Amino acid sequence: MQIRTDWTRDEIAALFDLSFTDLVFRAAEVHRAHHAAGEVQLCTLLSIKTGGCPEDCGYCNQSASAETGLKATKLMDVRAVLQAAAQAKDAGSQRFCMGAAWRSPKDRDMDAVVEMVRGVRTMGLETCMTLGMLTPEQAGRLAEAGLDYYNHNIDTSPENYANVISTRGFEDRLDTLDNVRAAGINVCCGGIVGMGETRGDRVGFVHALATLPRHPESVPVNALVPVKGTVLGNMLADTPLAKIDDIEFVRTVAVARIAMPMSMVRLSAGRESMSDATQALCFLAGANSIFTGDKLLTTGNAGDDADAALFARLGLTPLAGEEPMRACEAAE
Ligand code: SAM
Ligand code: DTB
Ligand code: SF4
Repeated sequence: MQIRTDWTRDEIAALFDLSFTDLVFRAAEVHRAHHAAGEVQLCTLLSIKTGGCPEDCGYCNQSASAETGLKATKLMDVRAVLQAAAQAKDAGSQRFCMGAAWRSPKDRDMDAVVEMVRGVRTMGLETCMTLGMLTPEQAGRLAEAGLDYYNHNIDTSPENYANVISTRGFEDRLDTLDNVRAAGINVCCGGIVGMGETRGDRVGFVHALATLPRHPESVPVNALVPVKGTVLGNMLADTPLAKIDDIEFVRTVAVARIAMPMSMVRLSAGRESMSDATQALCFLAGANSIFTGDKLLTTGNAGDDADAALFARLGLTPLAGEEPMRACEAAE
């Protein structure tokens, strides 16, 4: 099957408009043609620098403008990060994703961050970081340290972006994604469903990802975790009906799978409040990666016991680990 980056919005919208069973059937076909359908990649998150972020992302517990009572911390010690990575590896995780609540890293933080990448990689885990916007030089340093993936989400459609975040623009996101690509680091890029956006925004969101010059190797699809004290958490508390419909969430996963056949589509935040049946539909529709452990960055996650039970119930197995391929090699 041809990998296309020339999808039109109408084509993406037409996929969303298919009957649910036709859409999921097509997505499952695409999934099976490119991936081992019963295997799910396990990734673990760690917040290496929590809270106090100068950005005003309306969904985020870690924004300094949110009133959630979250305690801000300094950048973690390299040793403590490596300890957490060792635990994640013991628990069967394949990728270790380190997140910092920064608009962008300060140059003075780069040495510690580079050491974290080196240390985690030495353990045989894939490394991922999400540190905000990067300059070409910072991306180069992370690449040199052996960083496998950089997570930088576009979060929503270009038109809806300013309704969610005012301190940066959609183009800023694209610039960092370009810098990450140019440095030869694999891209992890997705967004959030359930922020009160329209179907048209979900179309625009998948369209923007699927028409990047190269599809992101990982596409996290988060369901908003509403946190009281954030703009969007407060909004959803006032209008409970605004919560994303499970079927529409599965549709988004399915359309992402069809539009980006080779990518790992990650069922990301929001699983804790999702039924096993909805998660099962997501796996059927092509999701093949999850975050494990009982914590995401600052909010709760399903937890290893619940996930072991879910995998047993559905007959899923963890994806066998492979040496990560660098983006530049994959292009050859
Ligand atoms: N500061 C960095 C940045 O924004 O790029 C990295 C960390 S940020 C927490 C990573 C991503 O987590 C966001 O882009 C967003 O998609 C997701 N996220 C944050 N808060 C969330 C929430 N409450 N529910 C769902 N996803 C969330
Ligand atoms: C992504 O798309 N989801 C992860 C990861 N990338 C960094 C983060 C989810 C955060 C959920 C809210 C929290 O725990 O603070
Ligand atoms: Fe800061 Fe990232 Fe949260 Fe936005 S999503 S407030 S940039 S930590």
